[in-house]
Amino acid sequence: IEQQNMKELRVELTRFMMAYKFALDEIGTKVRILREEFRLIHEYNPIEHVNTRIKSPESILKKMHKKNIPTTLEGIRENMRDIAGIRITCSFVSDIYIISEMIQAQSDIEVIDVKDYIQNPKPNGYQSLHVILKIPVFMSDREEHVYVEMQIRTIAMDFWASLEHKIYYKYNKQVPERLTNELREAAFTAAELDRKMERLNKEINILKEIEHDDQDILSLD
Ligand code: 0O2
Repeated sequence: IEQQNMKELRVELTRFMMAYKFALDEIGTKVRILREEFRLIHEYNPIEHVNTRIKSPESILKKMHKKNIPTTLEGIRENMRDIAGIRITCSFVSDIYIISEMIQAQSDIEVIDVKDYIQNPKPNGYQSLHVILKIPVFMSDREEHVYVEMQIRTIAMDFWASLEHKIYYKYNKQVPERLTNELREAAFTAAELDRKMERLNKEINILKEIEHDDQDILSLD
């Protein structure tokens, strides 16, 4: 009986984790299609890079403990909405909202929650757009609707978040106030850089359009 129980548990766990992998495959395809379409039709690529990850069992257990999540698969399924995560790094802040709107508008996707840490940065300076989605996954005998956390940010925001993560852990979660202040300032500097790059991009696009129009006029002559 013990052996039978273990076998059933293994099948159940495999099914449980599999759904998250498939959900990431689905959202990954959606993002890839947008990226390709932008490149082919609009001759512009708003996405710099894309990363997906499945939360490690250690991280899941840690969070369950921290948030008092019931220790059943059902409890985890309903309460842990970031087991499957996709991070999209965009070129400019405006691209973040374009990509987010396009994904959110897809008819098979359910938008559960949006946290805009760009409009409202976290106290430490962290900026990103977080969207919790529910994505249908069709399997041999059932359909599952799986939570996926989509984080969208610029290269500058990603640079800050990656290094903040490292520094935070290096200091064993006891960062002196002077350093947290500097970290927040660094986040504002990153945001300023984003604004500057976006403005430069717009100005150069206008110049390109003017040049293009001039060429059209010349070719009409
Ligand atoms: P990992 O390793 O990425 O999985 P919760 O997720 O429930 O704890 P909340 O408020 O619902 O908290 O989630 P929130 O604020 O949307 O943030 C979730 C994820 O965003 C985190 O996941 C990080 O990936 C990222 N994040 C949020 N705040 C920060 C920050 O200050 N610095 C950095 N570098 N990343 C941040 P996890 O589970 O913490 O980690």
